[in-house]
Amino acid sequence: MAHEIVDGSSMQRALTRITYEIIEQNKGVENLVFVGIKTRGIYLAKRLAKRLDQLENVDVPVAALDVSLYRDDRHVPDNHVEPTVRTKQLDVNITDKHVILVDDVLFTGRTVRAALDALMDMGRPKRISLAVLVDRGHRELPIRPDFVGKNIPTAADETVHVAVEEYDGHEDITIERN
Ligand code: 3GP
Ligand code: 5GP
Ligand code: MG
Repeated sequence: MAHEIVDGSSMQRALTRITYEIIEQNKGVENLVFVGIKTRGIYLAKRLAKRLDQLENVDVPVAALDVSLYRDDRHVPDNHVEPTVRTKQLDVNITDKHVILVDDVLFTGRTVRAALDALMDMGRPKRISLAVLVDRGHRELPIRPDFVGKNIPTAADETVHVAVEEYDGHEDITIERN
């Protein structure tokens, strides 16, 4: 049984807070590019870009990266199978830009590692930061997020479900014991 831990309005407040943190930490909004990781990370990246536009009147580009596990038939990442990057091209130039990588859930960090690898192949960013809506812990690599919506401690066998309006038709974060 999945139960709700974060409702839609708290989720939106967390995204608004991250937007302010990005402006503050970047000392402005110059040179930014958002790169959203596959499905929900892309919608979250678009949200951050939209809020930045509302707050600072800037048009920050959003690109999409498809980082897929080699096996799509399982939920829990297989420790022996590294995530692979399907998209080899971004439609945005990232050289000399401050790239903000955006994902819904950060877990082992292997997806982000694969994404970093892909970004390095696509150009030479000035800097790469990481924004995630949920940090659920259980890192297996020395990767940490720069911007976090919610820290949600989980057991390894739990699943965090992130629903976004644009894709799921509703908005909340739920947690489920498998
Ligand atoms: P996302 O594409 O929006 O990130 O990984 C594919 C989808 O499966 C993800 O959606 C994510 O929501 C969901 N998912 C749930 N639990 C896990 C998990 O433990 N590992 C992975 N890779 N995905 C999970
Ligand atoms: P990692 O590579 O850090 O183990 O996992 C991160 C990727 O797997 C993210 O793109 C995320 O979508 C997905 N993922 C891992 N665990 C979960 C989870 O509990 N819930 C959701 N929604 N996605 C997860
Ligand atoms: Mg994701």
